[in-house]
Amino acid sequence: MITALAGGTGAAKLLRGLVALIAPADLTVIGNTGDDIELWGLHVSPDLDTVTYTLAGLIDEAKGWGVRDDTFHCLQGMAAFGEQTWFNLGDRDLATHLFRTESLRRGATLSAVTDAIRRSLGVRSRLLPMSDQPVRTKIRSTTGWLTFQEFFVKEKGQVEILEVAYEGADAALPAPGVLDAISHARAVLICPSNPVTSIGPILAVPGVVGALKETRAVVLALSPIVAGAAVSGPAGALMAARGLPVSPAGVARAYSEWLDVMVIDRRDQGLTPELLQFGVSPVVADTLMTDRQREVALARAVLEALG
Ligand code: FO1
Repeated sequence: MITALAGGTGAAKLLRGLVALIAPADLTVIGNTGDDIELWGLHVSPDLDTVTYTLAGLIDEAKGWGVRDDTFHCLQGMAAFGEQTWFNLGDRDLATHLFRTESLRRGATLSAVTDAIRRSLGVRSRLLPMSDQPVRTKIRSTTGWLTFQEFFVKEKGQVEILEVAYEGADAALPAPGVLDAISHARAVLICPSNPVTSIGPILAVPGVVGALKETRAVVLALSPIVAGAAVSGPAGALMAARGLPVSPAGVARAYSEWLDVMVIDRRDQGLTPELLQFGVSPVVADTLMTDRQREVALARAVLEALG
């Protein structure tokens, strides 16, 4: 069993490459829910949906989120009523949020709903939310606290980051199966996701870091930072706000208590001595997944690094 801690787009691409090489049922994904948003009464779980849609072959490749070829008639209708529509919910995507919200209302856990959704969409890998309790990433800027989506989508990440918090983490429990998936894995992958707002919330759930420290599995991370910048999204600014160097070494430092191996891009191979000082074994590969072949090639490099 391989267990992967995953955020959104970058993680989903690596996982798509991985399930081309291993039996999909041998993969368990622990997904970030810190990005979740409540919109018009609907519970939206962007990172869980991006992983599910990608593994189901439904993802909108150009955007990296939402359903391919979706329409936005409902959103246009909401705009006509004067509603804010900076967070674009597509018509097909809405079915996922309606089903999730109604299931939760009927008393189902987020884990149960997430499992029902991935099975309905034909995804054979297991997808576990990090917690069934709400944990929400909040960003404090000069104008006050923002939800992650207000920061990332509404403000386009263009605001000063004074603080990052994982609201609710202390009261959250790992979702059923999360700790076992880490403890009993042959390998644990930390996907190339934002260390602060995608992997960070998962690590903030009590018990997860302990399980990563205790597991006999090899723990391997892929750096989301290449040549000093995030491949996509606001990871660089968020790492800097956390006082972490915006480099694979900064990522290694954030994970150093439990990380064994880190895959870095060829452009960063000069950093291998720094990784070694954190007790992390560096593996150099082409980590930019610009097409499907490169996703599989990177996944193959990961499997080879795992032995
Ligand atoms: N990202 C955007 O930049 N603009 C959007 O309007 C947007 C809508 C959206 C709807 C559903 C969904 O699952 C994801 C969506 N995202 C959008 C992406 C989302 O902000 C990110 O995928 C994660 O929160 C960060 O990984």
